[in-house]
Amino acid sequence: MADDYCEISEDDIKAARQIEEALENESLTSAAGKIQEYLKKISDVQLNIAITGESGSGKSTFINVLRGLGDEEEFSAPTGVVETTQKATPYQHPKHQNVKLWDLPGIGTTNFKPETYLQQVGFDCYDFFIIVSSDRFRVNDVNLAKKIQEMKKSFYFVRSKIDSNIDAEKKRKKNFNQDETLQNIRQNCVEGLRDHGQGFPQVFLISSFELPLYDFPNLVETMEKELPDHKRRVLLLA
Ligand SMILES: Nc1nc2c(ncn2[C@@H]2O[C@H](COP(=O)(O)OP(=O)(O)O)[C@@H](O)[C@H]2O)c(=O)[nH]1
Ligand SMILES: [Mg+2]
Repeated sequence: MADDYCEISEDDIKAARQIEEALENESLTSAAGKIQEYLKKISDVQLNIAITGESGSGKSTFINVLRGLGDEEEFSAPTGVVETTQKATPYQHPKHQNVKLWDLPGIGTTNFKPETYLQQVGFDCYDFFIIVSSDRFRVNDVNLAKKIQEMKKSFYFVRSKIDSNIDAEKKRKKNFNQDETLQNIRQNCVEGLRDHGQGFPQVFLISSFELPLYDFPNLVETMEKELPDHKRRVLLLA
């Protein structure tokens, strides 16, 4: 899937030609202007990121921590032990004006059955996806991943609530080894995706309650780094 990002779009080629021509026939200032124009076009693209996954997996909490908000703060996404998200709701990305994080209802509740979920939440309108799962890799996760791949879009896989797994293992095992536990969880996710033909998407293990631990810092860094690629891709598909 990462290979998709290596594609050079027609827009890229056109922009590169214009820059080349400007360098050959015009001034350096003109070429610099063309480069700026192209970068602006990318930064102006609207990117809609859907946070999806099973009900209760921690999607809304995850959006709040990405935005640097607590669950009970004003403008935060409602969270809770029962399904609190009944309608796809957009939240502004904390840094990027043109990026929206969409909090989706959970797949697999009485109101959002797997058979009708994709249509109910308008799944094909989003540009990029984050599938959140708090448990072992499940059939709903596979189906979401498959659908995203069919649409030739990409996703990150977030395995949430790692704090609960670590606590449980600590209580249960005499020879508790944190690295080994994390490795097992990661392997379950990676193999689950690979066995269902989803290649090697990026898997992040996170706890929204213990942000500095595990992969949350890496996830934020990766997202920051890859946002322009995701936007380029939207330009390409437009
Ligand atoms: N232990 C733990 N609980 C979490 C974490 N993230 C969310 N939760 C809890 O899981 C429940 C469901 O969270 P919510 O964000 O509403 O899930 P959603 O239905 O996927 O939007 C809430 O009680 C949260 O407090 C986490 O990282 N660790
Ligand atoms: Mg929710």
